[in-house]
Amino acid sequence: MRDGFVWGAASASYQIEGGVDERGLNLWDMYCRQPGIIIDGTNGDVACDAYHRWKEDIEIMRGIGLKAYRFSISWARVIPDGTGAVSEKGLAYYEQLCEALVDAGITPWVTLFHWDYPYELYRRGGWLNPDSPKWFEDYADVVTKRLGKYVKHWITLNEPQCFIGLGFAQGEHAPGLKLPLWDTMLMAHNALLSHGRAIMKIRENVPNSVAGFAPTGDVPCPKANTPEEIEKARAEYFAVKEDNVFWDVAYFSDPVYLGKYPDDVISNFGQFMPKISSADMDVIKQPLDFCGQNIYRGVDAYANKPGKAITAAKWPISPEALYWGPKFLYERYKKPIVITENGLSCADVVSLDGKVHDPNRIDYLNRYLSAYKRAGQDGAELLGYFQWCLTDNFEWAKGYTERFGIVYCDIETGERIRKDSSYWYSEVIKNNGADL
Ligand code: GCO
Repeated sequence: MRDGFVWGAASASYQIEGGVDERGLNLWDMYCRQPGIIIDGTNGDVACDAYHRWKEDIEIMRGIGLKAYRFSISWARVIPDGTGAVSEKGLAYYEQLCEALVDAGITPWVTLFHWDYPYELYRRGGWLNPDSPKWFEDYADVVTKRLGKYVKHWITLNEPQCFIGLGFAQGEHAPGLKLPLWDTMLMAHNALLSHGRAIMKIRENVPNSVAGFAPTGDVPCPKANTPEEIEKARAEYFAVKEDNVFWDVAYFSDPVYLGKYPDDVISNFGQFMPKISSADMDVIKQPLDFCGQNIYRGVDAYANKPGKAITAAKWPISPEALYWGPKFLYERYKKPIVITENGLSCADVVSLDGKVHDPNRIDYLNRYLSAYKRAGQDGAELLGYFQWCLTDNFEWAKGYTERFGIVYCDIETGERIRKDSSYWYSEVIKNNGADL
C-alpha cells in the first residue's frame, strides 16, 4: 500500500467496555433487559471488561504492531443523561486511554456515536426531537475539547443505516421499533444534522483534525467485467432500495458529500421527507477528509449458488466487494477511502495447544485485502483499513455467539488470546501489504 497507509483494528464502546455501573444508561442496556430479545440472553454490562483491561489491550495492540485503533465513546459515560452534567470520571477514562495509545505509538481514531444512545435522551424523543442535533453537538464539544490534544482523527456516526434503519424501521436492533417513514426519515435527517454540527465542533476544537463518518451497505458487484455490467452494479450501489430506503449508500452519503438527498429518494419517498432547508444541507455537507465505509459483503453475493462460501454468521464471503466498493465510492465522492470496518465471524475455539487457530479468517483477510489493494492500483486513493474487530465482543442481537476478533476473548474470564490471524496481520502491517 502507499506510504503512511493506516493499518488498524476497531471496536465499539457498548460491545467491549462493560463498566455499566460507572456510566449513564443507554438504549442497548434497556433493550437487552427484555427477555428473548438477545439470542443468548446476554448484554454489555461486563462484555470484554475493556473499561478495566484497557492497558492489557494496548499491550496486545502494540504486540500486533497496529498503527491505529478505532474505538467509540460511550455518550452516557461522558454525559450520563446525554445532556447537562458531565462525568469527570467518564472523560478521565477516555483521556487516559487516548494518552496511553499515543504513548504506545498507536493513533486513536475516535467514533463519537456507535449506537449506545443515552436512554434519558431516548425518553425525550431521541433523534425525533428537534433538539437532538444540538444535544449531539454539545456532546461533541465536550469530548473534542478534552481529547483533542491526543485525538486528531474523528468519526461522527457509525452506520446510520443500522441505528436508524435496524433500530427504528426494521425493529431488529435497539429499541426494536417499526416506526413509519415520516418518523424514521425525520430521525435520519436529524442524525445527518448532528453529524454536520459535530464536524463543525471538531474543526473548531481540534487543530489539523481529520474527520469523517462510517456508513455501511452491501456492494453490488458486476456479474461480468464488461462496461455494461460494471455500470449496472455502480448504479445499483447508489440507487434507492424500495424495500429499505436506508440501506442505500447514497441516502446518507450524498447529503454528506454532495449536499443533497438522491433524486430517486425524493421521487420515491419525498412525501415522507421532513421539511428541509438549504441551510440544513449546508450544515450536513461539511467538508470531510476521507470517505469512511464499513464493507463486509457483496449484495446477496452468490445468493442462489449452492454451497457458497459463507462466514460463521452466514454472510457471503465476497472479496470483490472490497474492490468494487472502494472504486465506486472514490469515483462518486472523490475522497481518500478508509475501510472503517471489515472482517468476519468464525467459530473460533481455544485448541488443545492453548492457541486459537483461525485459518478461515486469514484466508478471508488475504482475499479481501488483496482486492482492496487492487482497487488502489486501479486508481482509488486508499488511506486506511480497520479490521473488525480487535477482540471478540458483544455482537448486538447475536450476543456473544459470534466471534469477529483477531484476539480471542473468554467472556467468562476476560482472558485474551491472540488468534493466528493477529500474527498474520502483524506481518501484513510490517510489510505494508507488499505480499498481498
Ligand atoms: C456493524 C457494527 C459492528 C458490528 C460488526 C459485525 O457494522 O454492524 O459497526 O458493531 O459488530 O459489523 O456485525
